[in-house]
Amino acid sequence: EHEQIGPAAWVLRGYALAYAPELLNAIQILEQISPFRHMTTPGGFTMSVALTNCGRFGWSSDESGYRYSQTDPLSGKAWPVMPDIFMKLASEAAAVAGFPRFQPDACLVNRYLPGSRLSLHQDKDERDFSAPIVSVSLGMPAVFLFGGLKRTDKARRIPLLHGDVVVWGGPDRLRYHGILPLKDKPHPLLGSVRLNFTFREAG
Ligand code: MD3
Ligand code: FE
Repeated sequence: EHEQIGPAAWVLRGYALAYAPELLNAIQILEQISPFRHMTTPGGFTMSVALTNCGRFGWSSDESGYRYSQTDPLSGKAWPVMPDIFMKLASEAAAVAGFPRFQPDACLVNRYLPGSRLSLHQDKDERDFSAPIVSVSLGMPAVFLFGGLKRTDKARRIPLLHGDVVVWGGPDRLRYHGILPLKDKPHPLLGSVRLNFTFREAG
């Protein structure tokens, strides 16, 4: 089931379901190298979402700004390699949505607990906005806010469930978006956790 939510934005319901066990297995290994951590924003707030990365580039934040870097600021070492299965899932999903040459070099993994939220923002730390972003949701359901190109544009509320994949490109790439505070609706595989993977061409 492929639901179009913008000129170049698609929800692929359940597209990642079959990949979930392998994704979860990979996360267990990944988090031993680069653990989930709560980053500080330039405004001085601590994010309620914990995050880690894999791939050549990883996203991070501190008092001085947001950036992609080739090393994990916690370890000083390279981010863990992106598993082949991540690359396969992301590039297949992008192709289904009309982006046949997507080659992500960054995978940001967000971990939500009950009450975690992500306030309305744009993703504009990547070098080239012509590449899409692919997002994969696992675990507890979330309500995704899908806004416009201005912060004040009215946002649609779209539920994102375990296994859902969303692809955003073209004119939808710079839309404001966010996640409402998570309710505690434990998932059979993950318990009271939501994981979101976002694949990008960052570098
Ligand atoms: C729409 N993550 O990591 S994924 C993020 O569920 C982020 O953790 C959310 O926003 C999450 O930056 C939402 C869906 C998403 C990702 C990137 C987008 C939607 C987007 C970029 C442009 C427009
Ligand atoms: Fe975002």
